[in-house]
Amino acid sequence: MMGPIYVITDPDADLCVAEQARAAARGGAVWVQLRDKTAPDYDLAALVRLLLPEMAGLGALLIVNDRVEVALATGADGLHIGQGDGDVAAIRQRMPPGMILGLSIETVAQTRLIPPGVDYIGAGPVRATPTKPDHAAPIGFDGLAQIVVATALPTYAIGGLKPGDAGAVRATGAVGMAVVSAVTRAPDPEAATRALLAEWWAA
Ligand code: TZP
Ligand code: MG
Repeated sequence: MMGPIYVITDPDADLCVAEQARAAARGGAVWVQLRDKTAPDYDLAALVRLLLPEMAGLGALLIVNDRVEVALATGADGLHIGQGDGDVAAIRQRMPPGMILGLSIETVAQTRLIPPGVDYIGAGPVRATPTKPDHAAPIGFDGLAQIVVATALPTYAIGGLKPGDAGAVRATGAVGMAVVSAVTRAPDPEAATRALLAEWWAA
């Protein structure tokens, strides 16, 4: 299930979310996350159902941000939750065994509280980013490295990451990087994804 580039959609970008997901998967992202804080569950579920077979055909996993009920009802490949999105262990218990669970981690201290059943973590924000106005204090690449050391789980870096950052992310031991604007706000999101992937493997 690994793949170093994890693309998260943005409903405020020019391209619609479905096209963002398609572009990311065509560009080689193995991870595509639908993140929309305001869409009703019903609409998000319809989008997941539309995209699941398409993503599978492109070899990508479709992860749902935040919405436990949507992920469960649609049989999405996975669910990503943050600190404050509920009792992680209880949510895991409701998920079928094969469904992927990702958890956001903002500090080293939070790594000590990760219950069994979490499959990967997203660590950040590495840098401050306007994409998530309520983000926690930026951890920098040093903070990222400390989190990687503190947990055995595969760690994806997130927050303010751009072309040119792959080497610094890889050097921390993170298995990949998650991006929103670097892909969704790029003139050509598919090409931007492909370029991030090439940069990662060259780093
Ligand atoms: N979680 C921490 S930072 C962030 C999320 C969802 C947003 C990252 O967006 P960008 O545009 O890649 O900085
Ligand atoms: Mg959340």
